Amino acid sequence: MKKREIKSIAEKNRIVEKILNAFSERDGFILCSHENPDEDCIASMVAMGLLLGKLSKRVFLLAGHNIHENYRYMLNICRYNSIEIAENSTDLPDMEEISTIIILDTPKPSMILERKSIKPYLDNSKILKIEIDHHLEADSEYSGDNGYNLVTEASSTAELIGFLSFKLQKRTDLMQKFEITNLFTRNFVLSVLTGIIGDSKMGRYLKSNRERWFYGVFSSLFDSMLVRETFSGSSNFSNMEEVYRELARLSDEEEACYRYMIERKRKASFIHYTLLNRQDSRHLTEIFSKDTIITMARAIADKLAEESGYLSLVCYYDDPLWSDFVQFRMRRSHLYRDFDLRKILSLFNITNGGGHPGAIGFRKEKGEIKDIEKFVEEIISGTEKLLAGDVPEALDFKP
Ligand SMILES: [Mn+2]
Repeated sequence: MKKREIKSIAEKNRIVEKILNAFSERDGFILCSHENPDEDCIASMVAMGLLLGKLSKRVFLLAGHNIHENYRYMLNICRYNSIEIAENSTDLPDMEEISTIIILDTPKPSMILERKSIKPYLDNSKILKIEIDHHLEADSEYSGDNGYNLVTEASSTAELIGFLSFKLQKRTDLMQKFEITNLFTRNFVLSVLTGIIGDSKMGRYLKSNRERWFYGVFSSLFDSMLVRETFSGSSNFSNMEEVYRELARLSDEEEACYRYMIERKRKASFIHYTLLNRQDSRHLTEIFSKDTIITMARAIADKLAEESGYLSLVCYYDDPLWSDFVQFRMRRSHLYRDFDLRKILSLFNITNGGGHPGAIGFRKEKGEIKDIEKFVEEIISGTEKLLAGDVPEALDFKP
């Protein structure tokens, strides 16, 4: 069917509602875009992946083999955000592990990148197809399932993902369910911005007031982040090279922060963890931005959970400028599904925290914790006792 503009705001809201519910309920997502992907394709996939990552979903980004060198900077964002890069179908998991394909920025189904290799996934009627796109040309055709096509006029597909993120922010039920405190991380904002400026040629071809509004919002969000972090810079990029340079700088920063945290890794029987004490945390906050620290803590929690095969824990002290809390994050390996992490919250009577069966976050006032080593040890040993009852392989495990 030929693509047409969505008839009314009510219809658009219905589509957004259905898409956001699918994000909440489903897991195992493939993101794809059009052949010879451009900035908007890659940026949209990355932004979409980051959004789904906030909901702790497994995401596979289908990038093809011939990714332009510049776009690799953009894909670097995926490294520490649990977005897996697939060159073709051989890098994708089995059909049963995928529930949804999101087709981004692609005028018609015949133009989908690696179309042949993902055809079995596309043809599987159990897999939901969601489309997000801004191409309304005469020969355009829908790729998504009926009711799941967010296809409407916009500067770029990235702009539509920006739009979707504002809608998600208004869904307080989902924001609470997935413990999302900040959707607009630096990586997300920069991805959306990159898609918009890529497709509108550095903002020169922004047509409507709405397009200019989105560009304005995301570039000022990004500017304010830079100002906060006292970096000299501005989203007033004058060419894509500057954008790539910014992406490369970000990726170096992330890598250094990640390395610092992973070097402090420790192992218990079923839990791999990183404890960043007051000094470690102070050192981190002196060098890295808040955004980077939070993102990397999350990346480490994911990494250590998969590495242990069971659970992970990451803890760090907030900068006194942010809060008076010590932050804890626990994650479950995706291979180990029989344990609901929320049990830990009730075991330790933790009220300031929450999450879902596969991931929890909680915080304690710094003053409440006299000895962080001892506190973490109690959490670990208590959790492992709880686990011992649940883990069949742990019969000979004596807590
Ligand atoms: Mn586009």
